[in-house]
Amino acid sequence: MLAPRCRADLYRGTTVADDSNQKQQQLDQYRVDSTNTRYTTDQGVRIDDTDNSLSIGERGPTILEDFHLREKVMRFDHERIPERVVHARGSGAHGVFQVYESLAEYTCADFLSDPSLVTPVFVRFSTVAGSRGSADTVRDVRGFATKFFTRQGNYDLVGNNFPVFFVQDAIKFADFVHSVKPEPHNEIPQAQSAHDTLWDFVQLQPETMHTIMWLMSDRAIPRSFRMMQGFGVHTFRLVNAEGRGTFVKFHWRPKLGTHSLVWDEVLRIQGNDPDFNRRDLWEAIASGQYPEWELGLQLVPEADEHKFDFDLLDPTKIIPEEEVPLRMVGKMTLNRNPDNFFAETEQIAFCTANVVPGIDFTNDPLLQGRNFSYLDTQLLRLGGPNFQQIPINRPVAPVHNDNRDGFHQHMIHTSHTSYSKNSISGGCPATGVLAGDMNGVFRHYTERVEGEKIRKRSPSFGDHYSQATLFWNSMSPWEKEHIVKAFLFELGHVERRYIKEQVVERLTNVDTGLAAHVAAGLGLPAPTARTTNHGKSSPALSQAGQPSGLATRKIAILVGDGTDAAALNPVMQELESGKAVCDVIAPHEGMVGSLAVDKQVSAASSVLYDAVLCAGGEELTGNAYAVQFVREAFRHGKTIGALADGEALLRAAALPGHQGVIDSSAGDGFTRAFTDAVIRHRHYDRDVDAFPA
Ligand code: HDD
Repeated sequence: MLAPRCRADLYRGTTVADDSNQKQQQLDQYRVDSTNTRYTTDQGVRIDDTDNSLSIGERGPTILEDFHLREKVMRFDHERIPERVVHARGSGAHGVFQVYESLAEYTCADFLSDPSLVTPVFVRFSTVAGSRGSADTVRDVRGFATKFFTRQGNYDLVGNNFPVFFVQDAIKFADFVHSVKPEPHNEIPQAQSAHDTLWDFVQLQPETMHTIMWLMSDRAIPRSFRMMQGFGVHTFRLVNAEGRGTFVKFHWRPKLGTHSLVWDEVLRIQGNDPDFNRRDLWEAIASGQYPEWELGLQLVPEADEHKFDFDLLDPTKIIPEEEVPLRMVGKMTLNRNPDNFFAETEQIAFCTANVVPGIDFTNDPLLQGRNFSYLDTQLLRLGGPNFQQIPINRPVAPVHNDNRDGFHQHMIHTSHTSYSKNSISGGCPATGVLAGDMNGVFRHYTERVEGEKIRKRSPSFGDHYSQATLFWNSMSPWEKEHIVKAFLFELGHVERRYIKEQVVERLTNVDTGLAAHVAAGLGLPAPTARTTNHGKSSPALSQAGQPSGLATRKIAILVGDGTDAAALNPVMQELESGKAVCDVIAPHEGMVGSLAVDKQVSAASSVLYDAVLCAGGEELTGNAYAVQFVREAFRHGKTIGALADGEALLRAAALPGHQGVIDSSAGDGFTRAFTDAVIRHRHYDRDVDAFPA
């Protein structure tokens, strides 16, 4: 394991990284350190005892006069606020963003046009459907919301790890969310899409189909928040100093590559560590392995708005990277864990309408509705209009206006006026026009709009299947297999047969082969409809061949009495110098020879690791936990290595194949071969369907 060597150290205190940034300096004013302090009430009055209520006599009644008791109980009663109606479960971190070179040609946003600026950010990752206490590793979209604390005000890029969305119009959002949430009569199932109402919605609302393909793919079960892409989803607009607009799609690309878990592993992680993704992010940052993403832009000149075979305003569509390549323009690094989950991660309030000069909206009807929803929901969640004054939400840019009062007002406005225009306060705060200073002023993009007032979906939003097919065609064979299995798992939990049949019918429009496989697995008649697959693909959509590395990969080192530490130590050193994280696992805690044990095997599980190195003595071959450990790792496509008599454990596990299994036959090249195999992430070529673990 990397320094700090003791896992418990990762949970002590906070990571202090770059404290020179303006947001951190601002937050410092609100950070409370209680070291060497005395206990007081909320009024600052010192208290002698917080263990016993004030009562009449030792066995008598508690009295109303006990202000300390009443305050303590009242404060506890009011600790909870409503959880987010979607994206309730999340994890956040602080960091910084810096653009590589000026984008002033496209935007007047200064954080995108001045490469010398280091902009503080806070990112919150989330699942969507589950409540706050649900497991991390469910099949779901992941939220990827970034707040940039720019010098020109806060900019929020509230995205997901899918580039497309389930519905095209915000008016359908509540319907979609109601269908995927637990069913209303019994509130079952929690954080699952595998139930009747979601699939009923899907079969009746074919615009969901493209995003459903993503949801059935491995993208919906990321290995780590640090290993997933992010997307702004909508087409936005960049606007330069001359007022010229350019359409833009925002992408986050993880430096560690895009990697996923496998479904059987996911199910077991939920029991072993429901905080799997949260813990992974926390530990990586706490140990100094800061996750990084590059910001990529797809830029489309306004003149090209209609050159695509889909509508740029339709959020169920991607712009294939082969048509408009990504331009990598900057890098984000997350380098500091929050000090307090509630104060920061829970209270951060994102809003798509938070834009800065140089970034503007399009008429995407999903985006237009979102711009209302986020502000509205914070009023309920955070209890009033002053939630922007909560420390985590405060801009680092100065705030001056005539908004006043309301619940939880923290500011003491000393001005005698709160209206504009005024003469009494010298006209201040003065708008750009009144001040005659338009420098850094947000100006809405000038767009000519005319038409009749109608409630109607544009016919240009009518093709729901071409890009679902594009996604399917772009998958490698193992990715396709995972998608088919996901459909079978999900629809296998649907009780109404007609819903399954209807979903299969819709799938014929994506690909008849896919529909036939799903029908066969569900015991339904083969679909009769014959549609033609357009045959196009976008290789960039596949996760096969993603860049990968050793850094932060978690390796379980299985050892037992008799393990040859002299043979093991150089291998571990090599792995740790490549920034892998090694945990020594043995039948008991304490020491095994000269090796310090991190976990005992019955308290560990292979599903929490990326690879297993069997360095154990003979005693492990008779240990059911150890044998299970190796069999499970094989079933989940993980690299397995065996050093010296660790091979006995491989024999005990009776693995059915050898792909990604490195043993003494690698000779002197063992460490290299093992490392290379780990870097492959998973060995999907194993035939594991007939191999129970
Ligand atoms: Fe949303 C939260 C992402 C459509 C209404 N959304 C929320 C979060 C993310 C997204 C990442 C969590 C923010 C956080 O961490 O606090 N939402 C998306 C994306 C969408 C999308 C990428 C489609 C492209 N959302 C969407 C629509 C609506 C909402 C169409 C409403 C019409 N979303 C909300 C919300 C939430 C929210 C109810 C719940 C908590 C919050 O806003 O702060 O307002």
